[in-house]
Amino acid sequence: MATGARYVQNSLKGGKWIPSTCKMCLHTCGTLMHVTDDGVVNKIEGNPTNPSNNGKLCPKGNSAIMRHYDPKRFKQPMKRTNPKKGPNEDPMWEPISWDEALDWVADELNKTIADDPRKILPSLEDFQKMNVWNWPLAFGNQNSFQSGGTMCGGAYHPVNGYIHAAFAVTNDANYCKYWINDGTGDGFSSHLHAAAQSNWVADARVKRGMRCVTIEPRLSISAAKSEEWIPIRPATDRHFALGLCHVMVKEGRCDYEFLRKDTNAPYLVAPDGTFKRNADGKIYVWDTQTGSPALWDEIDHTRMALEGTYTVEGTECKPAFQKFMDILEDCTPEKMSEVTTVPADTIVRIAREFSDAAEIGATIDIDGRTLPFRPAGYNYYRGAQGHKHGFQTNHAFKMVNMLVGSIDTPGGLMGATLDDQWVDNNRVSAGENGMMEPKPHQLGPLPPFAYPPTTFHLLNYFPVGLHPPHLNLLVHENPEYFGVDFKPDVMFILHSNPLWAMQGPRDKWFEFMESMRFIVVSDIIPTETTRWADVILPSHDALESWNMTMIEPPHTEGMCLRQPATDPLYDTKSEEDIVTELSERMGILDQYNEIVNIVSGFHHKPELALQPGKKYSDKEIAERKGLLWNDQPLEWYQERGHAVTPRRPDKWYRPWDGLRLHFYIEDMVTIPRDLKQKMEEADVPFRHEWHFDDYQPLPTAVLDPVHEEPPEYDLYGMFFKDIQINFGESLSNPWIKDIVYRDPVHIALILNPKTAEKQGLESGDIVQVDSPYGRIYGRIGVTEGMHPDALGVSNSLSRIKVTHGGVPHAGGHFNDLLPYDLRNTDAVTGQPETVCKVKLTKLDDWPEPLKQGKTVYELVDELKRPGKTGSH
Ligand SMILES: Nc1nc2c(c(=O)[nH]1)N[C@H]1C(S)=C(S)[C@@H](COP(=O)(O)OP(=O)(O)OC[C@H]3O[C@@H](n4cnc5c(=O)[nH]c(N)nc54)[C@H](O)[C@@H]3O)O[C@H]1N2
Ligand SMILES: Nc1nc2c(c(=O)[nH]1)N[C@H]1C(S)=C(S)[C@@H](COP(=O)(O)OP(=O)(O)OC[C@H]3O[C@@H](n4cnc5c(=O)[nH]c(N)nc54)[C@H](O)[C@@H]3O)O[C@H]1N2
Ligand code: SF4
Ligand SMILES: [Mo]
Repeated sequence: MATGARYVQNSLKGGKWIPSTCKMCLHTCGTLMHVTDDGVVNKIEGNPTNPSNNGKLCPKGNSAIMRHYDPKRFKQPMKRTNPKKGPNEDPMWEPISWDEALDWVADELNKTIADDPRKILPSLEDFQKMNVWNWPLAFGNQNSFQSGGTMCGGAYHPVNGYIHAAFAVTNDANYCKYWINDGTGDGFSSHLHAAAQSNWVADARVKRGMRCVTIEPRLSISAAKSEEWIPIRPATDRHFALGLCHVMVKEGRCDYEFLRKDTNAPYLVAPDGTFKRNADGKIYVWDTQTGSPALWDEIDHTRMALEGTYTVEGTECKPAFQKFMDILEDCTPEKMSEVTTVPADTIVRIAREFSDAAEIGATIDIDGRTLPFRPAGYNYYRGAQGHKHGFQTNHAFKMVNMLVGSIDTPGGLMGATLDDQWVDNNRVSAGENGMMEPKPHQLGPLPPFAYPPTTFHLLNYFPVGLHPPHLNLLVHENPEYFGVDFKPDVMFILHSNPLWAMQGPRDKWFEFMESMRFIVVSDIIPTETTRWADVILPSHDALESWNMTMIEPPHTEGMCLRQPATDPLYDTKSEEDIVTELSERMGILDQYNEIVNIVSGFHHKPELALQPGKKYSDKEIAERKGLLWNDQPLEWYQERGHAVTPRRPDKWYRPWDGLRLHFYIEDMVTIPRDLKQKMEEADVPFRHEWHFDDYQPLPTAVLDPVHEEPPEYDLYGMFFKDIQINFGESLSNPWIKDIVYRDPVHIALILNPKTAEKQGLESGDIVQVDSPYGRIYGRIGVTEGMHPDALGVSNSLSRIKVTHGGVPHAGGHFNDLLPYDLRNTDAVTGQPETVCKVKLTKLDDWPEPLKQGKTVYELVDELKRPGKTGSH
């Protein structure tokens, strides 16, 4: 690659630019790394040839240098010599050789596997390396105990699988003119390829005047930059969406053609909630022309009734659309306003603006296809969906889009795939009765029903879900009650920090960690979790390793290469080498190679499949993934860095054309029925506590239990990240710290001034924050940019004391405040509640333990100054 004129060196030193891919968050923006002639990486910029991020990076992208050269990095395998484990125990690491470390770990894992493979709790969370993520399947283990699944997308991914047969979603910035962001920084500060997407969104606004509306309890970056910010009470977004649906249905602002032709909205539903079928299993609709029932494929869609009540073969049936109308009857803007605090006239206005902007009836010609043109999309993610009734909540957001026909259509809400693997890979397939086949299991198949459970987190009872990691703690506290007849004793953790990421009080997680016989952690730097390890298997970082993927790309497709900027700085290994070496020693190499083949799609080109008995490096696997995508060898990628192109319109727009989408999700009626029966047959003791009502074929206005906590908990505690931080781990990076700790938003517990006044608090006051489940401390910062009912806690305030010297502690971890019970878990998907009710108590000084050691608040005195308020 020639030295480019468009990217700027920051030193006079000569060198070369190496194209590669970022991994400072889970996404994959194209980079150019400048390496001096003496082999030092001294600049990272965006790769302008990559049409995804168009030469742009977010602040985390540039700061990968500081992680590469972090003096605290793990430099060789190490074993613990302090047998005592605890948050304040120094492991007293002693270096050991790779052979010694790998032999030891393989031995310990095999010991437990011989006894009972379920006793291993693995946590592998590298989204860029699904081949490594799935390693535990090689020894038949589905006991994954970490967070990636449920804290962020527990309900989101399965519902995307139902509606789009895809992993994620975003609005189509190519054509969208009215972009709603509900509880996400997508296009501004987080979610999909933040650096790329903010580029696409900014472009759409500058070039086409796209309007943005952000629904958030907090004046986030997205809210601050939008044309309109609608502050909302936390955990009420479903009610807002149902309010919009009410208005659109009442005012006839719907794409009836789309609903009749492209969804199952006209299918007749029997009183038991299932579709009305004939003896051959074919579903009925109502023919408005003849006034009689017809089979769905017998008549033209224009004749299908959407509304009314009809008798078919003696049963009274309603079209699915009518069933939704019945639910919406109660979701008036006034009622939804009471729940959400959003004024009723705002709900009405947004419904009208959104449906007007959708240009129902308009079409556009793209690539020889005439497509519906719906330039309005209701986009949402973690903040909006991460709640108890997650399945219904996600479904409600889809409904806003479905009503105006803006699903997978130019300008609307689009399905984004996890990793496309090969160019013509088609994510869609036909299901029964003309409907698209639902694909809720986007991360692979789930363990079947079993009692006693075969998984420690009870995944056996979430047939539509992702593993619910917080339930590990619940089961750990009462294994007999849950019928668990094994006791996990080994943790294998790679690229994951469960002691930071999981909800529930830290001291209980510590107890859980203490109950383990053996803990292996593979990371690059010390974290909350590495402190508990018996052995550290240090891995290469992203500037010294190989990979090939593009994760959840909005608007583009193709593969991005990661290649080394420098040789490994220390005696570390790639994650692939670590699990391959372990597999060989454990006698499961062939099984692992086959897992890689399945997960990477290598069977699609059998000549690429990993062969039994052979070991493959990160570089060899990367090369195969490149060949799988477009037949180009590694050298081709090394020169260009990527094979990224704008997403092919036939894959981006209505890839399911000709099939019907799931407006009504019948599985939500049949699956719980089946589960209940199995639970009864097996006499599962906790079945009476199981929330079968969470399963609903259409979203309802049921309240999440967080709203029913005792009244003294008078505020909603909520967390957030930002463009410059990821979960917390980036705070060990000096460049990131430098910008984060200057910003009052990231060092204070944020309150609205009216709320502060009511509570007798002002900026700088030290408070104790209690939820019904846990406690943290902090200093108050006051800003208008916060909903009066909420307390905002940045992820930067959630580090607990870690061995990485650069990270100050901040008064406790937000996740301590969150519940980890069945009441606050979506029984459909395992999605846990991610906000909580809290109460504040003013303190005169920090409590004793916090006085020792530096807190975040002492680093920056800003908040103590009179009149200083937090703002963006
Ligand atoms: N309070 C709060 N809790 C949250 C969230 C939040 O925003 N706030 N977010 C939730 C969400 S959405 C998620 S997805 C989870 C995330 O939870 P985790 O997946 O645990 O996320 P990270 O903290 O990024 O942990 C990744 C670990 O990988 C290490 N690492 C980084 N690069 C490499 C590498 O190249 N090789 C190896 N081997 N290791 C590496 C990092 O040092 C870090 O310890 O947390 C969830 N929990
Ligand atoms: N910069 C950056 N980008 C990332 C990541 C990262 O760590 N850093 N991580 C990646 C991962 S794993 C994920 S899961 C995605 C998540 O990306 P996002 O969905 O954007 O996730 P968050 O920033 O956690 O939450 C979005 C917003 O929800 C708000 N919020 C909290 N509770 C509520 C609520 O009840 N209702 C509403 N409406 N809003 C609420 C918060 O204030 C926050 O601004 O981002 C990905 N991209
Ligand atoms: S958005 Fe993620 S992948 Fe892109 S530059 Fe930022 S940290 Fe890197
Ligand atoms: Mo996430």
